[in-house]
Amino acid sequence: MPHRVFFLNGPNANLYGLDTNGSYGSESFASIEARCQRHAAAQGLTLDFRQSNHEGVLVDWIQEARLNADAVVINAAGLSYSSVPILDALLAFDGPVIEAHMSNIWKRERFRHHSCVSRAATGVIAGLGALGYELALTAVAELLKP
Ligand code: DHK
Repeated sequence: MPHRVFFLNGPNANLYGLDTNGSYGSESFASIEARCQRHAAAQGLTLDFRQSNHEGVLVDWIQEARLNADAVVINAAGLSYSSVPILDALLAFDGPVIEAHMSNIWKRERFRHHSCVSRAATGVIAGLGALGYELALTAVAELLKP
């Protein structure tokens, strides 16, 4: 059976591509998801790609991953810097966790320099836009190889 990956996106990720002056480029969220779906399929992964603006929903999905996913890729977006509940849920997940950010968070404001989520991450990818999301899926496929 193919490995199953939850790719969880936090607040405002649905707006990617709409604010072209921002830090996230011009590619829409739907197009980024399509890219990730293609890339996951090429890696032999089944991808469940989700987005929520709500912390508790993300916590519920991470808990669901304990039963229904082999790995988690997460961009907790603005919640990365504050969410102990997301950290704790990730710490209770057994498989690989990749933290991904579209932008290089260390080149930005100081408040983005410390992510709580990183403590639960197997690895962190930042600054490469949607390419980083594809690389996160490649990493997961490698890490799940027997
Ligand atoms: C996305 C966000 O929405 C911001 O709140 C984070 C992250 C950075 C990203 O680069 O993908 O600070």
